[in-house]
Amino acid sequence: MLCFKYSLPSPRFLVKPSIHTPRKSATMVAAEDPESFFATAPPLREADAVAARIQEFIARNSDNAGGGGRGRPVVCVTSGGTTVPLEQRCVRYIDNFSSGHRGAASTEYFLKAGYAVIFLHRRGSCQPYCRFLPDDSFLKVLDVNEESKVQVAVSHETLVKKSIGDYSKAMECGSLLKVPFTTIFEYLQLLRMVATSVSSVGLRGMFYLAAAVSDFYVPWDSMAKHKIQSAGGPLEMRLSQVPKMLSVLRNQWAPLAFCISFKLETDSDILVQKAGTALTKYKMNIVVANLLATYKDEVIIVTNGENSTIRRCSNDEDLEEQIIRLLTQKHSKYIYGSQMGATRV
Ligand code: 9Z3
Repeated sequence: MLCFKYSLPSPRFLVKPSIHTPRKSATMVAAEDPESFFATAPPLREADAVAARIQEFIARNSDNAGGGGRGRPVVCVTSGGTTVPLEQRCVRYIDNFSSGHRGAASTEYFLKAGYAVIFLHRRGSCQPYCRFLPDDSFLKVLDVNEESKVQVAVSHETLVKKSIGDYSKAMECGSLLKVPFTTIFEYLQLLRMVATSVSSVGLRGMFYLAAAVSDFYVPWDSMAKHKIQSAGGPLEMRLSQVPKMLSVLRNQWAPLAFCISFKLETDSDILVQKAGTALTKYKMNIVVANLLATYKDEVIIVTNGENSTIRRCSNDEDLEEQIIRLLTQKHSKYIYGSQMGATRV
């Protein structure tokens, strides 16, 4: 899903993505090819250091890398929306709807279930164990006492104690690794890095792809270098399609992984059918289908067998608790089934 977000108060240009199928130029075709996407993307900052952290985390937590690990199942949770810059020195960008709440809550339940979690998240989005803190937490949660010392406000003491306790436990166990992204270029390079690291040690890890990933983008080599000027009047832009990386994830980067993708729609008439198409087209193990209007209250679990709906019973409950319970069961079955020579879940 796309929404347009500008850093300027009242943009006077018009970004007009084509709603008909335009005839594709050779450049557009190249932009939709995974290899040229990566070849032209701006390189990740500190790529070697990030790769080393991911590999060390996997080796420490799994037991496939030399036998010294802790034997935890590994899951990569993606969370938050990717941005599409419109300028290389970015002033304006297109954003995707996602607060990161689903990914953050799911991470907590995966950790509780004994998983090691690589939390690939949008910078500034919702973080595990911080979901219940107010947006202006610094002002609401802290107080200055009579001796001019800063302390936690009595009203938030229980909440803060629990959040810090749970977070510290996860960090002490070394079972949570946070990897941030902002743009579609960073996200896809990091996803490839995680996926190839997971498969290089022969792991049947899980990919839980809750991030809202851009469908359209401006290729880096055809992007304006400097801020687009408004003096020329309205602006028309043609966006290229982001290559379908779910296929690449499944077929090349992590063929042994247990892959769960999400399908978000606004029209209930097409949701299940679109999720079913994603399931077969990209060979996902499960697609979690949700509607924008109700995604906090219910999801449909679409599989090769029967579909099932998960609903939350009250506002005090996290829907993610039920989702993760079901997925971890299916993942165990998948690992066991693979050892026995079957792959169906
Ligand atoms: C989802 O559908 C997530 O459930 C939400 C979670 C983004 C709705 P929040 O972060 O929201 O808790 O605020 N994620 C996937 C969205 C998406 O872009 N899916 C693509 C599609 O639908 C496939 S990768 O085509």
